[in-house]
Amino acid sequence: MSPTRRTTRRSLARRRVPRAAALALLLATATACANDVPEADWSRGLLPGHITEEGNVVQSLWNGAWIAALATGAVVIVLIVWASIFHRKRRAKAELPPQVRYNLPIEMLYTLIPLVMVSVFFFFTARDSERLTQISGNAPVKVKVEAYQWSWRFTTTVNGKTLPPVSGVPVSDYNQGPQLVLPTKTKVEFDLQSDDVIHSFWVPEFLFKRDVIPGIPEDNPGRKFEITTLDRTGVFAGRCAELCGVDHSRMLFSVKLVPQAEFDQYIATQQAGSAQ
Ligand SMILES: [Cu+2]
Repeated sequence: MSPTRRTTRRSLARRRVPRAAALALLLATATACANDVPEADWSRGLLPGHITEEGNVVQSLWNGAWIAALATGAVVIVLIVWASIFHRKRRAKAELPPQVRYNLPIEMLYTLIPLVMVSVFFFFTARDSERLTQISGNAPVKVKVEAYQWSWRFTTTVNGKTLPPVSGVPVSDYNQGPQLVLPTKTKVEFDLQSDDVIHSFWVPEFLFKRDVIPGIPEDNPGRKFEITTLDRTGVFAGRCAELCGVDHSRMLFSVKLVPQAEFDQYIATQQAGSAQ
């Protein structure tokens, strides 16, 4: 290689490094700017702070699963280290150490312990899934969610009175998407419906998502779920969590939690608007 070519290469590399660094910085800041990613909290095991009573159930299942998994991992690592330190092959001895094949107590132990562990996991998962999919049917606020390519239509019914629907178009900022207004400390029933493809209704702060599958008949519990909102106000991003076509990533919406008085006001303006 000629010296001139070498210097050209070096200067090219020198020029490329800052460019790559600038690009990395831009990517990092662009990701950080995405305003619909809730803050993950280490004290909650990286889950966002939840806004529903059901979120408590999910959070404790999550914590319990992590504690059990970490405890199992710790026991296994201690056993591996112990075996590799205290049970090394000794050079002087050529014969095999005592063999423990067909040792009934040990074989029973390593069959029963995993069985018990899986059963405990299964018990808590089944108990909590049961709790999360329960529907009382007496929620004062009911929301019909219609998912379509690529947005949402929310129709809220409060104590039997139906408000005009709120529907949206694909957007890149959830604040511009359709907004679902809900009162705090209230039971809300969701009924999910799709007429085209499978979508998934997801508000990260609910710590819950559910597929919206076309063809499920009305009144089928498979398309419903219920939450009780906590006393936490704010605007929370929601999205479709099932790849459903070209504008899937722009299928954004928001949920606004307001105190009951503000919610009553919202209902009044909505009804007045629809009466005109
Ligand atoms: Cu979708």
